[in-house]
Amino acid sequence: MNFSRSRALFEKAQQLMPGGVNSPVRAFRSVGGDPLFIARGEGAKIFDADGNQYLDYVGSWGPLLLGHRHPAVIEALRRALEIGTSFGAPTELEVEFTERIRRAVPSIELLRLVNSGTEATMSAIRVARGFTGRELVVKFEGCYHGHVDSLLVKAGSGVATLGIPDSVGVPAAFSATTVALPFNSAEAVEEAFRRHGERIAAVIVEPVVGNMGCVPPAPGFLELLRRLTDKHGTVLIFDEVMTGFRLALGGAQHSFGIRPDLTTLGKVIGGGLPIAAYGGRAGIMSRVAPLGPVYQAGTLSGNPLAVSGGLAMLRTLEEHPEIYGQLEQRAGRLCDGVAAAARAAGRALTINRAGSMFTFFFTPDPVTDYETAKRSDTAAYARFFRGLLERGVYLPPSQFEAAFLSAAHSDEDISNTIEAVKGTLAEG
Ligand code: HOZ
Repeated sequence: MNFSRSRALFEKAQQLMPGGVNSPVRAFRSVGGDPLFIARGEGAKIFDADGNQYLDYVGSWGPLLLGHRHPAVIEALRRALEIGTSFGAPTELEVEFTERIRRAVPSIELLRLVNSGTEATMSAIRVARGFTGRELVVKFEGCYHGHVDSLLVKAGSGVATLGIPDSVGVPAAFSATTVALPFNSAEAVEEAFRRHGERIAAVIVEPVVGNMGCVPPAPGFLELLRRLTDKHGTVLIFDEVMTGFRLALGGAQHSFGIRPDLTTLGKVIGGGLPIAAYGGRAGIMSRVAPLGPVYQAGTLSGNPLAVSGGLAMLRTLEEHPEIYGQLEQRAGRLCDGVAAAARAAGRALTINRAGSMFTFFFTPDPVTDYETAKRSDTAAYARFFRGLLERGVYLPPSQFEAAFLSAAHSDEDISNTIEAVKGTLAEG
């Protein structure tokens, strides 16, 4: 494969942006080699600047549930461009969009649109603190809630990929308001509530973690969080930036039957455009300005272009609920095929999957939390990643990021991917 154009662009980009990228995991640091510069996408495929094509299992890190350039999204964006790109004022589009989100996720009674998952989680935490008058926040090791100062403690995603313990630049006083606990540990959560109970403003959790690779909750874990937060008057925040509208129209909270107090959404609700949201119980959300004293604002919030893309996405999902069954079936076939290939090649692989998000962990042991995820052989993952790339399959360039399937991936794409995996594993 020829990567000369990507290489030349990377040379130049490194003079312009830290590490040559605008978000760290893209730099391919943990898998070696230079990052690909992407020229375009179509359906399940992306094409790099050298014209190489790949089956895309990153999907812009989750948003592209319908694949690249879905006709409904593209058409909506065309229409939106005709009316204007930003007003900094309310629009009818926002009303339909927020109404659809609320219908799909009934725990959300009032919501606010923002521009990124980071903004959504940062704002949700602020509201939870404003509502409870408390400061402590419980998060889980290996979960990533954007680059919010106080949530960068033992964070997943790029922080895990690069092995950065806790980000420099975050004042110690901010980190001191965070209690980081092992994901899936009932004992740790019970102990934290025994010790700090009445001081904990919020528990924030990815109900299915995507940012240390895919790690589903142990049976009863989310229920325990709901029970303890109810008992102590703590706000339970589900960070569904990855799982919202991906695991089901109603997100992980629908799949697991738990009603959080607040939810953060992003990724899929924008269909590839920069938009996110936070919302939940009206009693909590009515603390947000201008109704209440918790301040949060944004000129581009509810931007008509982003809302149009998101609306087209949500309408399509509502009109085609069969997409979820199809994703489940194809993701299951892919993961089963890869598991069989690994067994045949005598390779230790643990595959975690929730619906259309999954991770191939290079470890023989179950991966249930950050500690067990970190036991994976990241060098083996890097070889796997590069072998697949050379065979036209694009996985996340990190052991600690989930891979995503889109509705545009066909049965044939799945078969081709399994063949590519067999070839790669045969190489060692
Ligand atoms: N933190 C994102 C995935 N969990 C990666 C974002 C990006 O590099 O674009």
